[in-house]
Amino acid sequence: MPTNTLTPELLHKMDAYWRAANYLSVGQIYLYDNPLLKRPLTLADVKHMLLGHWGTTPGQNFIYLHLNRVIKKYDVDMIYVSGPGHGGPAVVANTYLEGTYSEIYPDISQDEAGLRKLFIQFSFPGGIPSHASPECPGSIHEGGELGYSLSHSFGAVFDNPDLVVACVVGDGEAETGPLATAWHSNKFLDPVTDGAVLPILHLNGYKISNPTVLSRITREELEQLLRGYGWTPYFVEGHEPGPMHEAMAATLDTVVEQIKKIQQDASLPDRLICAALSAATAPNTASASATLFAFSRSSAFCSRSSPSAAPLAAAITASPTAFSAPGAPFAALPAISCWIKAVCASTFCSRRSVLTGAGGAISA
Ligand SMILES: Cc1ncc(C[n+]2csc(CCOP(=O)(O)OP(=O)(O)O)c2C)c(N)n1
Ligand SMILES: [Mg+2]
Repeated sequence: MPTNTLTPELLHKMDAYWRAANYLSVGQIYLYDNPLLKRPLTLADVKHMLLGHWGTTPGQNFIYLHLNRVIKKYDVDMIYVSGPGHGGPAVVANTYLEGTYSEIYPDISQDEAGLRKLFIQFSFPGGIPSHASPECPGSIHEGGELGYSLSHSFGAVFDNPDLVVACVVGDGEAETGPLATAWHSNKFLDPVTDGAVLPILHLNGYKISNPTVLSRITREELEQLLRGYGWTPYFVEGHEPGPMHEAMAATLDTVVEQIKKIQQDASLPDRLICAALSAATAPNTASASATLFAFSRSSAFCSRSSPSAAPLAAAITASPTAFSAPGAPFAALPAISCWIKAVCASTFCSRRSVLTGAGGAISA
């Protein structure tokens, strides 16, 4: 569906940036010399032994480019994790275009000599690997063994509430046991104390030369599969760069706004209610603080299970210190205390049967 998220000027600039990243990627894979193609290409300009493949690269450059746009638009703290096989050229190309690569490796300068070195070093003896690797600025993920991108992404956002990790998952990578299991990591995420993970399934149809399962099942089956894991899937599909830029930009706006909304819904008054609930059920101060800690992780769900708690939230927000004195407020509020215990019990249940509560809260 056509949208107007991008002005024609921005679309033109983004497409040019994407093509520049693609050129830098294809140069890394194939070129030994003649990096700017100033003279006609000869066999001697091409690497004798190639490792890596082009297929994953334009898609990853496309995603990286569009994530940069939403980072700027929404001022998001975001990192990119590259899961698919041999995706190294994409992350190296983009960090080189941004200038970070040359900052860290001054000999890979932003001129023709530096470009030649950039191209030669890729997947070359003494150079850098063909997968996303620790040498690449900003990388937290070693991509050589497929399957761990999503787990690493969740590890990065736990107890890191301001971070969003955009995790590109290969459709081949998605067939590994570790990745297939990692979709469930959303059950362990708390929108108050943790950041967010935005998985982007790179459905390019193949794992090197073989078709992938997720690209061969019907769209409806894929959608239901992901919904079953607790995610809300969006599809961006097509071949033409112009409409694809528009579709991706509009979809990423929707997704980033949705993540922000989920995190905002898990708001401070809700947390205070949960803190109070924990204190109410704790027999003494020491165990109260222990319980408080446990409950801070379930606060988002707690707020959803206690819609009638607004007056209590207001009272706590108005006078939070009154509620920190051991036992005091609850002696004065026996009725509320009973009600609180009931909610706490259901919160404990929901944490144990994590398949329903927390997942729904995170991905609704
Ligand atoms: C555990 C594991 N098995 C096999 C490989 C070999 N391998 C490297 S890339 C690749 C295909 C990856 O396909 P996909 O994730 O779809 O990435 P893309 O299509 O974007 O290249 C395979 C099987 C590997 N690196 N790790
Ligand atoms: Mg693939």
